[in-house]
Amino acid sequence: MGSGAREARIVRLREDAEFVETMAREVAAGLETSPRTIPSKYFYDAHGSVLFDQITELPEYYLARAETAILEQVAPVLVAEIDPAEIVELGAGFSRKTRLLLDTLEARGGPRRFVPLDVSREALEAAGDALAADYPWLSFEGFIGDFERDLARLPRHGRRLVLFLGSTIGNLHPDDRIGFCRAIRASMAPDDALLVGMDLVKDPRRLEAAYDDAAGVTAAFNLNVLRVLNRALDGDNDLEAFDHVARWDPQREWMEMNLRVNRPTRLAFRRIHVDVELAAGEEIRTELSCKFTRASAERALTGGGFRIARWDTDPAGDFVLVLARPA
Ligand code: SAH
Ligand code: AVI
Repeated sequence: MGSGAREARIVRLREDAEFVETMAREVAAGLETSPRTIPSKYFYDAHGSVLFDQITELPEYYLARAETAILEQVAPVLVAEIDPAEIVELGAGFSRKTRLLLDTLEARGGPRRFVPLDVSREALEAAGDALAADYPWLSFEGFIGDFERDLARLPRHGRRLVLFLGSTIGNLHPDDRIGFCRAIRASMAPDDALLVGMDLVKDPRRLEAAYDDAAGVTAAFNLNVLRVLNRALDGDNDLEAFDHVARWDPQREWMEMNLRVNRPTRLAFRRIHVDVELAAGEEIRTELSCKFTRASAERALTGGGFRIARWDTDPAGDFVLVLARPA
């Protein structure tokens, strides 16, 4: 073990200009589709990352508590089984739950790397500072990038545990899920492991409450995407013209969040020459949160080239942590 906190190193995989160009392209294309969409990765500026963190504490949002409870149980077994030289975390955010794995790793000694990848520079910086202070033995190398595009750019330093927590896998469209699992598999060696958190299908009333909490934090999180786009794409669209709507789709087994226009509104972003008229009641879809069953989880993982090595749920059966190994 070293002594004293190490500097957290943060590497930018894409220049800011390229990030904004990608955003411009994706937002312009999404606003032309039916339904109109905005990619959910644009929620997470500094404010959006903090709002998400607040969501994880809400009484209605059982997901984070359930996943933490599972990790508390299984972290020691997982770490003993995998003995990773590095932990790579996709969409790491503030890496709070990761601490449960780091605590277990600490007891085993030896040099270890933590490699979080996130679109949010602010979240990575906050995580870097906090982890450097609390885990001075850990070598922290954060990457600002897009897990859908940048997996192959992460340097490898030995046996890897890839974390994809929080049910962020549910934010991918089901059509993209197997391809994404394949891309993760392609970034891994045969003795690496993937630990993925998935929210399970349950009573729609609990799901809808989790995505439309009484305190209105999820509504603020949803609306924040317009603030992000206004700033980056040169718009002055009025957030007051939009309402937060969260809905369960029983056929597709997903929760979706939308922004519904509450009066005839013009949505304009000068930087991308977008200027659309929206009628009252029109919706823009901002997020899918797919919920899983054992069958749909298995389809995604086996289709992506994995086998399920462990399936651990919380006592209520709300959430699962799946340990997947290359098949
Ligand atoms: N893993 C954490 C945070 C989940 S919130 C937890 O379980 O609590 C989702 C995180 O993924 C956010 O930090 C967001 O910035 C990041 N994210 C979303 N889409 C992304 C993408 N395409 N590439 C990289 N990070 C992404
Ligand atoms: C990050 N992701 C898994 C969260 C979810 O539950 O889909 C984001 C979120 N959206 C609304 N509340 C939380």
